[in-house]
This record gives sequence, C-alpha cells and structure tokens, in this order.
Amino acid sequence: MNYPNFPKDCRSLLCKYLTKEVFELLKDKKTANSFTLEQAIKSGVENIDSGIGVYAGDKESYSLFAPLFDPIIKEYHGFNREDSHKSNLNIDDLNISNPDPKGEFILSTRIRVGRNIDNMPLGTIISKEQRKEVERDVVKALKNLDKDLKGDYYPLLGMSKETQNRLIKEHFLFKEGDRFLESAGLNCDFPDGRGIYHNKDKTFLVWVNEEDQLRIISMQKGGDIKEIFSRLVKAIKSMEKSLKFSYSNHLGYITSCPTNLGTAMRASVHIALPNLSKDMKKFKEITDKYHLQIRGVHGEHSQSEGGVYDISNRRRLGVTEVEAVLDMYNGVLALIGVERGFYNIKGKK
Ligand code: ADP
Ligand code: CIR
Repeated sequence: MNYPNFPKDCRSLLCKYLTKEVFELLKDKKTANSFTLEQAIKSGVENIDSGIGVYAGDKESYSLFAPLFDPIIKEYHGFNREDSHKSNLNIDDLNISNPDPKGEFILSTRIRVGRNIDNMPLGTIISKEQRKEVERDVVKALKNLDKDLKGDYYPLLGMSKETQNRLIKEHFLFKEGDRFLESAGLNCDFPDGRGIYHNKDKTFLVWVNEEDQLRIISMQKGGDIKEIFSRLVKAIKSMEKSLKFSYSNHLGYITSCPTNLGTAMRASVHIALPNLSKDMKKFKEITDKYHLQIRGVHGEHSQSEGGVYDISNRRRLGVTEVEAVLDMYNGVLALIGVERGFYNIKGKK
C-alpha cells in the first residue's frame, strides 16, 4: 500500500495526522486479529469528506496504531495519552430537572451508548459466524429484561422494506447503506446478523451489529433527561449480568469509531431553534462553548428540517456518563435562553 493521495481541501483528522512518517511507521503492522493500517484508514481514504476517517478492528488497534489514533483522540475528546477514563453511571449524581418543562423547544430526547463484546473482533473485521454468535448472545441477554424494558427482537433479515423504512423515518432504526460504514467493512453480509429490539412503547431499544455490536438506547418525547438516563442505566446494569463488554482503563468502552470511546454515550435532543439557527455563527459559538455537536434530524450527515436540530454532547472520553449528559443539559439550557431572547426581541411570544 502506498501513502494515500488526499486532496488539498481534505479536512479529515485522518488527513491531518497521517503524516508520511506515521504511515511508514505503521504500514506493515497487524493486530492479532490481522487488522491493518490499510483497513483502519479505508473509510477516510474513500470518503474524503469524512470528519474523522478512521475505524478500529479490535481493542489492540488503539495501542498498535496509537501514533495515528492518539492525536485524533486528543483533538476530538481533548484526552491525552497519559489520561485515564472514569465511568459514573450513578443516577443519583445527575441532579437536573427538565430544561423545557412546558415543551416549547424540545421535541424528544435520546441517550445511547455503544458496546462491544469482550474478546471479539469489532464489526469492521468480524466474521459472519462470529457476528451471528454475538447476535445469539445479545438476544439471550435481552430475554432477561423485564417490566418497562421487556420487548421483542426483530432481525433485519426477513423484515419488510416498509417496516424497515418506517422505523428509520420515525428515528428508531439505523439507516441502511451508510457509505462511511460501508468502506470500513461494517456493512459486510448486511442484513445478516443485524436487528433491533424494542419495548412496546419504543422508549427502550437495542440495535444489534450496526457500527457497534450493541447500541443501547433510551428515548422518549419531551425533555425529561433524568428519566431517560435512569432507564438506560437500569438496562445497561441488567445486560451486564450476562454480557461482558470490551473495556480498557485507559480508553473506557471500546468502540469501532474513536469518537465513541470512553462513555460511548451520545445524549441528544431534537430541539426547535428556528431563530438562533438563522445566525449559524452565533449558534456554533454556543455549541462550541458547551462541547456540543450539531446534527440534522435524521442523524449524522443529515440536514435540519424546519429549524429542528439534533444537539448532543461531543466529548465522550475523559468525562463520566453523568458529565457527558451535563454537557448536553447545560448547552441546551443556554441554547433555549438565547432562542427565547430572539423570540422576545422579535415579539413573537
Ligand atoms: P447515533 O446516535 O448512534 O450516533 P445517528 O446520529 O445516526 O446515530 O442517529 C440515529 C437515529 O436516532 C436517527 O434517526 C436520529 O434522528 C435519531 N435521534 C437522535 N437523537 C434523537 C432525539 N433526541 N430524538 C429522536 N430521535 C433522535
Ligand atoms: C466521519 O469520519 O465523518 C465518519 N466516519 C463518522 C465519524 C463519527 N462522527 C462523529 O463526529 N461522531
């Protein structure tokens, strides 16, 4: 493999940190699962509009290819090589109330974590048989959930296109054919081994074998963040009784994409900010100040519709789960404050 040819306007962190020296140092290395540098960078090489551009094949990828991953992790999370990660899933430590009790701005709230099974290769290089084994083990663990977490598993294989598209449109299911995941090898054998579990009300969901082997999700209408966090924590704790998740003291929960390491948590609101979003400079100033990420209403790489945005915590590593939720909460309070100001100035309220 030769050093990739990045165009001049390429802005990915891969392009920034894969210097010729780093490339030479890493190009012939292989993890015990035979994951190579070429595989790690394929998504960013094929998709030059990537923000990040790299994926891991296993836990060892993060140490073997550290000269590439470390600066990317530092820039994304503000986390240094010497730092170590701490987890805090204690719901009593999250002392917050609904930031929008009258329901004027927040349409819905969702908190998800990514998880992968210990000692399994990640989805980028997992074999078809191993993927099925993961699916079997996860489905077995899900059967132990009770009360409001009780639900059913729906494999993608055999699901009608109509049902699949409805679930995607309603924000419950992952999209099909994401080109970033495709290049990373994460769509291999699709839809085999993939599926979705959910309770009756679709307030608790688990995605199986998408970008990570599990995405554990709690969501509902409105802004009751604490209730949503509590449901998620209860589910994680219950699933941990029968599944061992891949974890490192340095990097926290191990995920395919380095942006998800640590808590692997993304706490988001769908929020209507029709006035503030007319001034993208000001909007971005606030989101940067509170370490937030702006996405469109259909998730990553999608657009806003009608002034509604997906606002979430950006940092996931080097902060605890409680702190990650607080990043989102504090930022949302600030955004609502400014949006309200716009309303008052324009006399629209
Ligand atoms: P991830 O959350 O796993 O990073 P995406 O950004 O692709 O992945 O989002 C997955 C789905 O979750 C999308 O359909 C997105 O619109 C939906 N979603 C995210 N946040 C919320 C929210 N607060 N309320 C409702 N749906 C949401
Ligand atoms: C990219 O590099 O744009 C994709 N591989 C997605 C990266 C994850 N996105 C993010 O900012 N959390």
